Amino acid sequence: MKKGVEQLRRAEASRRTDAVKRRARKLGFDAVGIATLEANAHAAELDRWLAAGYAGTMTYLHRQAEKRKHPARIMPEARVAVVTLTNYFHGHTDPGREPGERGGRVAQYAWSADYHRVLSRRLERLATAIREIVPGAKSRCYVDAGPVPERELAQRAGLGWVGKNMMLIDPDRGSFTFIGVVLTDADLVPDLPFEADRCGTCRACLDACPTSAFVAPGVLDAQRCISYLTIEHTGPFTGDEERLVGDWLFGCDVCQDVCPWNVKFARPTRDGELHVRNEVADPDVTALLAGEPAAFERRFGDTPFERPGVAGMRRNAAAVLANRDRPAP
Ligand code: B12
Ligand code: SF4
Ligand code: SF4
Repeated sequence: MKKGVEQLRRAEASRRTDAVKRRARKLGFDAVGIATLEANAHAAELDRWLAAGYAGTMTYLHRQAEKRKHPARIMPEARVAVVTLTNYFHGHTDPGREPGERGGRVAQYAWSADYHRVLSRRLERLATAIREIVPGAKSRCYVDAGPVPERELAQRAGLGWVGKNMMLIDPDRGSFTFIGVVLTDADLVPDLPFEADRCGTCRACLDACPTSAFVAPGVLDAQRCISYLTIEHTGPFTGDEERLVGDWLFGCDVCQDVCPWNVKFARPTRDGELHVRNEVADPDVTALLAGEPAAFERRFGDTPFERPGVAGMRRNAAAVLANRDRPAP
């Protein structure tokens, strides 16, 4: 009798899981999987990474470590994470391309409206869909915020592996994807983790990084990473830091551009909410340097440039201009 009840529960959970995944795709997510919330299998890597000081001034990563190591503690009633990928790739850039007359380079993930806003709205719609499919279900949505180990959960949800460049790589799409997570107490069936490591003997990302930021495969010293320096680092640059950013005004794509999984499988997104906005994809660096806070807010207030803000973007613009005038080493 008990076995029959359990079989019915599983069949119902499986039906609901399929329905949630269908709704996620309809809402515009490119891939979706379900992850368990057991303790992080790579907690020791996170501890070592933090202890080595690789987080730089991102002190929030130290504060959030316990929850990252035990994702079940983030929302104690949650049973699973619904993990989504959204492709933001806009096309291969010519690796030899000089940055435009107007300025420095901007990482592709920032070429449109701020993804935190776009995906937060979409994830909230997914949470509503979960409530319709599983009446009374409680959920919480996360994208690049909060103590959620997003790459770990994506790997566990079967969506891809963590490459030597630390990116979550989807074998069908590459790594130019955003990860979004809904923690929920709904009874859904977890996927099998993506166990394979498809990097093999390749090390293109490690060799191409312009600042040698990888201290070992899969271990990034964020303090040397251009993405960290131009987005997360607070305060002025030292002379060395200024030189490290080169011609990157915001973020960096090099360790993804060279990855064969992106070269072969990344396809331009057709996401209507992620269309390219020229003022962020190819901004006027000189104007940024001179910009007033009110004008900056009007122009970039709903874009990823808001994270470093007017002071951070002025610092970045000054570095790009200084590096442009520097004689080649
Ligand atoms: C802090 C942070 C950064 C920092 C530090 C980056 C880093 N490599 O740790 C900086 C500012 C440098 C950064 C840069 C970028 N970031 Co960032 N970042 C984050 C954030 C907020 C936390 C990551 C973190 O905890 N890092 C500490 C390390 C130790 O943890 P981890 O990266 O999660 O790694 C874990 C797993 O990899 C696992 N692990 C380790 N070894 C192995 C081996 C195997 C086999 C497996 C399965 C797992 C595994 O253990 C680690 C610890 O749990 C996440 C969002 C989030 N909440 O997770 C976004 C996030 C990782 N960033 C993202 C992006 C897009 C970027 C950039 C591409 C932006 C850009 N173009 O400039 C670059 C890429 C740089 C790079 N090569 O990593 C995306 C990545 C999407 C994806 N497909 O992987 C995320 C998930 C945000 C999002 N929601 O989409 N980022
Ligand atoms: S984002 Fe750029 S600087 Fe950072 S690790 Fe990748 S290639 Fe190096
Ligand atoms: S460039 Fe090569 S080593 Fe680096 S993540 Fe891609 S496949 Fe892995």
